[in-house]
Amino acid sequence: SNRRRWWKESSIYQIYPSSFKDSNADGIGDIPGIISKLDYLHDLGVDIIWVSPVYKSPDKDMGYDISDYRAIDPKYGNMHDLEQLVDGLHARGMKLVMDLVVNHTSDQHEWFQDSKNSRRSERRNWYVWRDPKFDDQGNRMPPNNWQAVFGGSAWEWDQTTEQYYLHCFLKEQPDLNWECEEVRKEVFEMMRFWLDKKVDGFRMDVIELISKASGFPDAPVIIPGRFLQPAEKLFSNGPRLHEFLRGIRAQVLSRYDVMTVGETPWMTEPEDALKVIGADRGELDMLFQFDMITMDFGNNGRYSWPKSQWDLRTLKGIMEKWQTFMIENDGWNSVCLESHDQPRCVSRFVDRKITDDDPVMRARVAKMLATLEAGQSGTIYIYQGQELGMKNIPYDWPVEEYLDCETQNAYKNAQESGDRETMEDFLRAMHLKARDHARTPVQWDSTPHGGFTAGKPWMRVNEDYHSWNAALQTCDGSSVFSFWKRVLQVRKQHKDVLIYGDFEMLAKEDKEVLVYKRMYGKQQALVVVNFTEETLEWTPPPERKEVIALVREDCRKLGNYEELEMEAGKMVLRPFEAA
Ligand code: TEU
Ligand code: CA
Repeated sequence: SNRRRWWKESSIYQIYPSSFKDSNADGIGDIPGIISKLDYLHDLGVDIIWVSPVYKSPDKDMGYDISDYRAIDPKYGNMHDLEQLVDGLHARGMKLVMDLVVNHTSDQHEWFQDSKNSRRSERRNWYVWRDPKFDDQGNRMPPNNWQAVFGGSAWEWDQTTEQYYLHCFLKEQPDLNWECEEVRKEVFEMMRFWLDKKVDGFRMDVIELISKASGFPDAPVIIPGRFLQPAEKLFSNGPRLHEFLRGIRAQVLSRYDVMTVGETPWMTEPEDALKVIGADRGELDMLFQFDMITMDFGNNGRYSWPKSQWDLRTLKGIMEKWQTFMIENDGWNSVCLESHDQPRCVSRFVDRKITDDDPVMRARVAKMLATLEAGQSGTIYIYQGQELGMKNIPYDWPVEEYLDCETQNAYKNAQESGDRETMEDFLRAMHLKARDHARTPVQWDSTPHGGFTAGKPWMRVNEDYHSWNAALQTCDGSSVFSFWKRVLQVRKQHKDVLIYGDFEMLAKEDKEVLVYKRMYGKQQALVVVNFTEETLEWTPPPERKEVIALVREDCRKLGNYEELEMEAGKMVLRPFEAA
């Protein structure tokens, strides 16, 4: 789409507050810590900060279980700190996006406490309560076979009121009942509360889950031989989703100049996504789709091993599908390779042995992925530490260092299976894909614990901080940090073509080289990436005169090697070279 909007031209930096920067030596990152790094972020050249939840929470799922939507959790600071953060960002011409987690609350939220108190409680209907079923032997059974995202049944039995409640994630994260009008009204009011504090938008956690399949039907059997089944397709993208989202727009968002990005992990069809973000729909601005994230998942999520591995053509297909579809249909993409739920991209998108062992290769791969990402159409997202090329947790850390509830639940399941192969698969998946890889503290300098904290960090810091940290990289013109900085500058300088331009994937069948072209009027840009460890040649197809014209000595270029090697319409691409 050519319609210009500030949030299309912005680069967004995600902060996971616990692991960003600790200011008071309690080992937990906090809001004053973020404030102390605003100049660093401004220098990097990002425009918007999205902060994962800082609301009051018992942290069963690290802040994604909120017990008070209007309070800052004391471990992160207080409301005054949050206001200072907003002011500090605005003073630098930057903005703040907050996380909005309204599919579920914490079980400690007073709404749920009240709801579960009695069947006659005023807020009973604010959550999803159902009677049990009984099997042939008369055993009590949950209302359906839905498996929660973090394992086990999605229904929890409440002894006091003798009904089950729904929780698509942990049992400590009961799902709100969006069918109930009071719930919607409360959420709208809470959103206004934050927007009136001059917050510039929301990242909406699993927002496609607010409407579920009517009647809560059983999920089809995908994994034979057991009762519980993956049910994401049934608890997401339900019949009232668009109505609810339009309500948010009409009642809240339309009165402010803010941006929204919806997290929709199970929305795999661009046609469905367009119904949420199409420019004429009056719903959200953009969403996170998970095609690239899940291409290495098996049929039962992150911890099941896929039948076949992805190759570069899989990745290209996904990129092309979303890029072209949104440009042609006036939608808008969000482009991202990392988040607090994903491993580090340098360890995931190439064989992690390569980047683990060789710092030169690691920096090169980090820059290659930066180029791949920032050349695309859409709003660019960078996750904390990605700008430094931070990598996955080392192999020799014991499972106990992985603190995430999802990892620990999957580990327990693997143990309970008593099966060696299941345990091996789990460990293999954990080393590659656990959410914990993104959650080790940011490596600021070479002092103890990477300068993250003067105390004992809540999560172990990756030992490679001695040679791999922000202090070293900010004053080194050839670092990953400096490369990201340049990439973001170039994107701004050439925003017509790089942000608003069209997209074309070239060399679609090539398993080693990825090439795409962007164009806007007479302006053109070409991104060429060698995804292998070998030196290769790439020659544009002879009939593509305009592409040949781009592969030319005097074109302006940016790459992860000093000089680009080109001779008469041919590029020599060194290991993991990107230009
Ligand atoms: O994530 C949604 C989500 O489903 C991911 O957690 C991921 O797909 C899952 O790990 C499956 O492997 C959001 C938040 O980003 C995440 O941190 C929360 O845990 C989750 O919602 C619940 O609020
Ligand atoms: Ca702290």
